[in-house]
Amino acid sequence: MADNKDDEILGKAYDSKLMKRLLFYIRPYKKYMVLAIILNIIVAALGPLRPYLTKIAVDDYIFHKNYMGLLWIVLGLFAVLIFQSFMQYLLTYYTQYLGQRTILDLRHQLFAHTQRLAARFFDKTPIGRIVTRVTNDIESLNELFSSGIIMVFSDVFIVIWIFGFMFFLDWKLSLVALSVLPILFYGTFLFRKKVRESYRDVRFHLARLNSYMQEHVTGMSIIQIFHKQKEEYKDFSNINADHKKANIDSIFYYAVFYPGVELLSSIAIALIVWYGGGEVVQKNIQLGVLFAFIQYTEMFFRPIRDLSEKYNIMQTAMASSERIFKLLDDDTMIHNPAQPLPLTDLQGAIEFKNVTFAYNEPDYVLKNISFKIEPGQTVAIVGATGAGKTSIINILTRFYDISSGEILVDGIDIRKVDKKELRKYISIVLQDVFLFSGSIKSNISMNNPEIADEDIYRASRLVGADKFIQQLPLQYNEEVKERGATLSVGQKQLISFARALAYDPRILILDEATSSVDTDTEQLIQQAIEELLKGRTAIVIAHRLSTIQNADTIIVLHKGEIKEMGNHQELLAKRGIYYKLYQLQYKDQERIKST
Ligand code: M5T
Ligand code: MG
Repeated sequence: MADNKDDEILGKAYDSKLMKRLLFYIRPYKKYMVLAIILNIIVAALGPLRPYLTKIAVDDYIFHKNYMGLLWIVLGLFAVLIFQSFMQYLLTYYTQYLGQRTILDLRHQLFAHTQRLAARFFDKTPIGRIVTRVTNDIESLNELFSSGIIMVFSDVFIVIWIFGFMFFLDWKLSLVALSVLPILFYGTFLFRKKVRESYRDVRFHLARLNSYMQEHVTGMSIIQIFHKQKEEYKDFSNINADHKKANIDSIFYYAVFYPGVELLSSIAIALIVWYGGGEVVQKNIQLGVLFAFIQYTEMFFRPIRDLSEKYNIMQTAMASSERIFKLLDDDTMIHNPAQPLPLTDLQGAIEFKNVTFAYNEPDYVLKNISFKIEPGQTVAIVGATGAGKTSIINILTRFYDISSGEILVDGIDIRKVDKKELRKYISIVLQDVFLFSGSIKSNISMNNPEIADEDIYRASRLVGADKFIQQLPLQYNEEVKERGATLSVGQKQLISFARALAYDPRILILDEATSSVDTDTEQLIQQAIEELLKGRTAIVIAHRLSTIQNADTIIVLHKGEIKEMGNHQELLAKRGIYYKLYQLQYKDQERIKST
């Protein structure tokens, strides 16, 4: 629940600091903003003009039986209406244009920022929350830009304008019409408060519904295997029912408020007819004035009612912008040095010097790690689950920065070079293969224009992925669906090997998956690995005995510390941890293979 705190922010409807920052995004489109405001004022002014024209029609022409004049005034009314519609069209178009342009920029910035964030950020932030920022929160800003800010102007303007006309025509009648306002204001105030609370509930329950859906669709096969459909269905029904209840609550307020406003407006009109009618009978006012007043009274209820909705838009937008800015201001990044050292033509020597590292200080997962790899050598890291093997990779690629010590490539501290430069030389094959939607080809090249089709084919042939790809209906252009759901684990792994090889890296990092594959694929993968390692510096987190045996150096990691180091023969002779591990884990593999 604490994780939802951010999504619960419901602050002020107007915060000058946030607004200032928001306006910064509108600045490039200032001219559309000005245009929209002008259009707004025109539209706002045209509406109240019509009752006034009606009044003239009644008092000056109908009463005096002036048919020609009446025709003209009706044509005038018609012209005003046409003009108003056209202005309305322009207004709608340009306000939406303004909104869309602004959120386009903001969304760009948000995504770019998210891309720069470090692994630490993603460790503590649920994906759903980031997605919400880029979708829902941005959407509520769109509403602010495209209707909120500008429409508030027009609503206020219309109300003032109508009141102006009314008082100009007859101040006593105006006071009669406005007598219901205190009730309207109070009702609106109550409504706003209630709706706000219920909206928060709706949002909360919607978020719950979404995350439940997402999690359970993803894990559907587990649910089916364990035959948990009934229980899961019950949980879901409860969440669904809560969501329904929250929505119905909020609908209830609307169902009361809108007819209430309607009722008030009818009462106001009745008062006008009653009092104004008397005045007309006593010849204190003209009949046309009464007509105009009835129309004005109908007219001013809408903007006042809408203002409460605008208030909600403003409030939601302020809360959203606060969350968006919080994400934009998040500085959980791996920073590049101000003056990065050049990293040209890397040879691929790697050295760890007394490296200590923690995901969360002071829980050190790597302690005092020192080792050295010459260019072209292969180092295998072995150790129990949770020993810190993957963590070594995470700090070499600068997904995380270390607490103390030094990591050097070709003798240069990796914190002194541009991390983009560093990563250019490193390819990595991770424990879980991640495929993106797109073709097999784009998954291998990662859409890098520097990688030609030929490179893709060659890499695939070398790692032995070519064979199964050729058998796909569209071969390299075959779509990868749902992150590779239609491919086997071994096939996905071969693709990720091809991806690593296509980049022709100086340094290759391999975090082998423990999952076993069939013997054919196993052999394919083995050959692929051998191909990958040729002529590069490699760090291999190995579970396959053959990979380990051929390594130049084996590092035995235990609870974040290096316990043993040497080649296969040396470590066996030592009869230490590696020897035991070998007995337990690898001996069986060997026996199976030799039979
Ligand atoms: C080493 C912790 C993990 C373990 C220790 C990746 C990661 C790990 N850890 C975190 O707290 N946050 C993280 O993001 O660090 O973990 P490892 O380096 O992943 O271990 P391994 O690769 O040797 O294990 P395995 O299972 O892959 O063989 O205490 O909790
Ligand atoms: Mg690991």
